[in-house]
Amino acid sequence: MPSDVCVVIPAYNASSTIGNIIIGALKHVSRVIVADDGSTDNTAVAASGAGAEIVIIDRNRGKGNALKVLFQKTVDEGYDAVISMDADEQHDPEEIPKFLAAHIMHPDDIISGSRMGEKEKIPRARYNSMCIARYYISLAANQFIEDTQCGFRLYPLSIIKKIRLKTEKFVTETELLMKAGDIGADIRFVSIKTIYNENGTHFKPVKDIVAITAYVISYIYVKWFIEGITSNDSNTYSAKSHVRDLIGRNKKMDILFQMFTVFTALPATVFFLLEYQFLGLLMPNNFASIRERGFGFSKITLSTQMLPVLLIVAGIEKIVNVAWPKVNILDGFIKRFFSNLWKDTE
Ligand SMILES: Nc1nc2c(ncn2[C@@H]2O[C@H](COP(=O)(O)OP(=O)(O)O)[C@@H](O)[C@H]2O)c(=O)[nH]1
Ligand SMILES: [Mg+2]
Repeated sequence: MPSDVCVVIPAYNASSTIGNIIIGALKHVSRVIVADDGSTDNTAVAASGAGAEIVIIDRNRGKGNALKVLFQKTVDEGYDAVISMDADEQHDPEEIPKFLAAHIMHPDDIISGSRMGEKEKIPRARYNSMCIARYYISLAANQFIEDTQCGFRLYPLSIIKKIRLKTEKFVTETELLMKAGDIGADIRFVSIKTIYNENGTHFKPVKDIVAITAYVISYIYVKWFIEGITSNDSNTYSAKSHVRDLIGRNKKMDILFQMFTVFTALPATVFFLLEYQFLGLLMPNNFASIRERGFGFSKITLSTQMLPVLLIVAGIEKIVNVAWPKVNILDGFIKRFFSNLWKDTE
């Protein structure tokens, strides 16, 4: 049993499920730490009864904050890596050894669970939004990430120390992947079971998806701004002085910036395409992260221009489905414009 890796669980009102996860995890690691995020049920009692150590957060501040607290604690205690798990039994602790084995082979890489081996078990709307999200998150992270929204991950703390996490709630895990990839870290996968159970969700489909989307767009905006005017600069993130983090220092300015990037994303992508084509003649290897992969900028520009069309297609499908529930035009559209640019996997 490794003593330098522990399991961390951000938990909110998970008293009925947390115990089993902890008991299962303690078979594979010697320590489990739970952040009880202002739960109003008996989460802390259930967790400590099952053998976990508890960090109490006085009021509910969201998953991102709880993860930051857990990272800080494990960094301070000198751990080498942490495995994060959800509190609602969507992750099977029996799969922890896969992460540990991958960590031994690749100690400097993030190891993420991927549910794509059983993608038919993922609710369709969730799967479609995951496909679009990963198209852009992969671009920001300089590599194809199979499952960008899985909370079952192993993080080497050496990577966590190099990153400043600025976002909250469900955005933080996406921010982490983008920044880790953008400093040059590799993100690998281990296949895990896809579990959708009756335990409900705290994820708010509209609010949380909007928050993730706006942050991803604003992050890529800054990344491409930097890459457009520099040569050979595919790793643009630095915790010391990163433009996106500087903007994030002021909450109001951050929201305004995110709104600005969302509303100007379409013309901005055309601007970046021109910069790629023409400034690239004077500035060799600008947009290095895109040139390195060899898929060109036109494809990305076209996909991005398709985003409003996607909303229209989704709307049409919803209306048509009232009379013909089997009609499905959205999946093909997403496959056509937002599939894996890296092409080695589907
Ligand atoms: N600390 C904390 N953790 C949360 C909160 N909401 C969700 N989580 C954690 O994040 C996991 C995933 O959230 P969940 O609501 O199940 O979203 P879904 O699985 O994506 O539908 C949960 O199992 C919890 O472990 C919260 O408000 N605070
Ligand atoms: Mg869940």
